[in-house]
Parts: sequence; C-alpha cells; structure tokens
Amino acid sequence: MDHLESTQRQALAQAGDEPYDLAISGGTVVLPDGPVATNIGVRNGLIARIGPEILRARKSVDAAGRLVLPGGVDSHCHMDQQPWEGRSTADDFRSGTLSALCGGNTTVLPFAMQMRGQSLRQIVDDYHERARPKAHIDYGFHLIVGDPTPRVLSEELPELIEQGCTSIKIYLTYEGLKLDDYEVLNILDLARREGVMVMVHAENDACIRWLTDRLLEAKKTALRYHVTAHPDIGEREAAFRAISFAELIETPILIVHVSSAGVVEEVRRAQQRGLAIYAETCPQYLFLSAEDIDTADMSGAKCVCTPPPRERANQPQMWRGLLDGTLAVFSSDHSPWNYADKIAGGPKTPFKDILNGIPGIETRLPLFFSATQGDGRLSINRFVDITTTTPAKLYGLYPRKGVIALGSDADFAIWDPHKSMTIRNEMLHHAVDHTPYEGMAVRGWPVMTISRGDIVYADGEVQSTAGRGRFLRCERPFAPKRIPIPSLAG
Ligand code: DUC
Ligand code: ZN
Repeated sequence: MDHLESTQRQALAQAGDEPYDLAISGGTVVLPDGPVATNIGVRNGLIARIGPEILRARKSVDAAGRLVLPGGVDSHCHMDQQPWEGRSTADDFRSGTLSALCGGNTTVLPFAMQMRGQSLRQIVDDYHERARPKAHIDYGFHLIVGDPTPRVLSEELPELIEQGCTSIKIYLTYEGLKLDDYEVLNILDLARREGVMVMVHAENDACIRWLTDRLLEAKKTALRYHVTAHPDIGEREAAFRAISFAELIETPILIVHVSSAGVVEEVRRAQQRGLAIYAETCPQYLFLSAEDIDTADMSGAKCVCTPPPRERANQPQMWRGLLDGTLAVFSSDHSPWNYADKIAGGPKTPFKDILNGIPGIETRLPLFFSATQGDGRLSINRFVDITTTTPAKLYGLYPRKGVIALGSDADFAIWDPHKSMTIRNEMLHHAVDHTPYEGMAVRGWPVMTISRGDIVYADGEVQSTAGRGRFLRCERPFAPKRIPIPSLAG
C-alpha cells in the first residue's frame, strides 16, 4: 500500500456497508482547518470516514473529553546508530520506537550514518536489517553522508533516493563526518537535481577545535566549558555559510537543532529575502539551559549535547522564532546514552570526552503541549503543524502521514489535555537510565496511540509488537531541477 495515490487510498478505505475496523467517537478531532467534534472510521489501516454520524465498527474507542491528533512525526532521532562517538546508541529500533509511540508518535525518521571510508549503500542495507525486525511504528531513513565520493554522488545517492531515502544530512563539524565547503556544494547541487532535502548540522569546526585546545591547555576541563567550546557565534557563522551556499545553488536546506538566537535571526533574514531555508529546534533549547550543565558534580553531563543548551536569556528568542514561524519544525534529536557511558572517564571526565546527546523522544510532545496549550501560546493546529504536519511535508511523507484526512494512514495520538504528570525516568520506555527532564511537571498527556488502525498503546499499556513498523519510502519533497544553477547558465 506504500505507493498509492490519494484517490486510490480513499477507494481502498471504502467498502460499502461493511462495518469499519475501528471507530473513534466523541472526541475533538484536530483537522487541518481546526478542531471539530466528529467521529472517525478506519478501514484497512486507512482513514475511511470523518463525519458526525454514529459509525458501525468492529472495535470502538470512546474519545469523549479527549483531543484526537494525527500521530506525531519525530523527524530527528538517533537509533541503533553505530558507530557514533565510538559506540552504538542505548536505544535500538525496538526500545527507540517503543518510547516514541508511548510519547504519542507514529512515525520516526532516524538516520543511516555513513562515515569517511564507508559505503553508503552498505550502511543503508545494514540499517534496514536492524530496523525491520524491531520497529514498532513506521520509520524512514535520512542519509547522513560523511564521504561524498564520486561513486556516492553519481550512483549510490540517486539509487537510494529512488528507493525512498529523500533527505540527506551533512555535518560541518565532527571528525569522520564533517564535509568541507566544496563537498557541501556538491551535495547541494545533487539535492537540487534530485529534489531532496538537505539537513545541516551547522557549527564551525575550527572554532570548536581551537577553543577546545585553548581550554584544555589552560586545564579548564569542567563540564561548563562544553558550552564555551561550542559558541553560538560559531553556530551562527556555520548557519550563515550553509544559507549562502543554498542561495548560490538555489536549493532548500533545513538547519537542524537551532540552539541560539543568532541563528534564528539569520534564518529569519534569509526567509525574508525569499530563500527556501527551513529550521528546526528541539526541547533542550527551550526547556534546558547552560546552567543545567554547570553542576558541582557530573550530573550536568545528562544535559550535554551539541549544540549545547544556551544561557536562559536565549530562550525567549527561541520561542519567538517558533511563534512567528521562523522555526518550522520541533523534533527531539533523541540521542540516548546511559549516564555511566556519558562519563566513562569517571568523575573527572573532561568536557570534550562526554558523549554528546540526550534522550527525548517520549517527552518531546508532552513538554511542548504543556508549554504551548495551557496558556494558548500556540493554537492546537500550530502545535500539530510544528510537531507533525510540517515535518511530514518537508520529508515527503504528506498526506500519507502527518494529517487526519481521508485516505491517510490511520495514525492517531489521543490526548487527555488535562492529565497532570511529573516526568520520571521510571515511567519512560527508552533504554536509558535518566531523563534530563526528571521532575518537570506537565499538563496534557497522550493516553492512546493508534498506528495504521492498530491500538499500540492505551492507558499505560503497550499493545504493540516489535517488527510491525514498516519502512516508509519517502517521496521527493521538491521538484527536481535538472537545469544548471543560474550562475552557470550564461
Ligand atoms: N548532537 C548531534 O548533532 N547529534 C546527536 C547528538 C548531539 O548531541
Ligand atoms: Zn541529531
């Protein structure tokens, strides 16, 4: 059913007078034009009916007093990623997707990561092998390209794009992953020809290395120097460079995990000039700050990621960027390590040796819901757009995923908007021994998750099986441009 046109999907969902497989009744359903009190009928894993009448079904869900949202799309998460910082992430596709669905998600887009010297094709085959038997919910792969050889550019990438991996992530820093500017231009040129999205990890590599060396020379190894070594100025420079290259090649990019006000400004300026520049931020830049890293003991390591959470004074600008639409996507950048692994060098582990990355796939939506819905900071539709619909669109999954519409996959998260919870690691389903959000109080929680018509999570009970998740062949999000870039056209 992967490649059905919208009309074919709608036809498949219809079956005369047969009862629906599942009806969801009595809830407030968040449709693209706004929330509506209506019912939903599901057939063959697809949305077959949206309407006010009583629906005859083999199975019914009473959603009275609940919000019915499209299942969340977490478009930035790392699972079973190897080798990353010398070891694989704590979550594999089993625990990672389980944690995702318990947090109201029905789609995840993790990464297949190529490092220098590796075959991208081989890497993607390996990720398929590891994900297929374990995934609980549907998944696609972004391709991390760490070695854009002529073969990768001319053969492997076009083939993989054709097979449904239609987004490429590049790094401007990190040994074994970083591309030089010439290589970045090659990737953007390919993306333009193919109509795919390029995601950019934007930090200036030389700034990080130079500052780290100076700090270590001065024996400044404490956790808080992680923030000094990853300055917002370097993030801004790299973002501006990536934006400039995207402007030159005339192809869209998305800057991932924007952490600082300066980058929000650069993105806003680019958008005001009409450039197709997209940007994402993550929970750690709204709900954590540099102060959380600067602890007397090593517990601050639980909040170490790159780019790092910034000063608290930076947060209002991040919120402004989300509210005015400059930041289009809110994803988790779930990158889980157990605490002992993060500080493998013991209580004196220098900042530069702390494993980067924090867990957050299960808490992403509740934290954002609580912070935006209680005081009406965002409408419920904007909440859905930023966390679900826009990522589905930007990565070629819409309208199959990311929306409640006839013919779309029957993926839902049913929320109790009043449920008060205090986040505790013991209630989460990831394979990590901590959450950086321990003890935070939230209001609003996803109480049921439905994936392609299957109830996979209800009132604290997991009802899913590993391996039921399917690989998603993403469409190209943009029209391919086979003509030369304007500078070369004359
Ligand atoms: N930063 C990334 O860019 N990826 C995963 C972990 C991290 O901290
Ligand atoms: Zn990441």
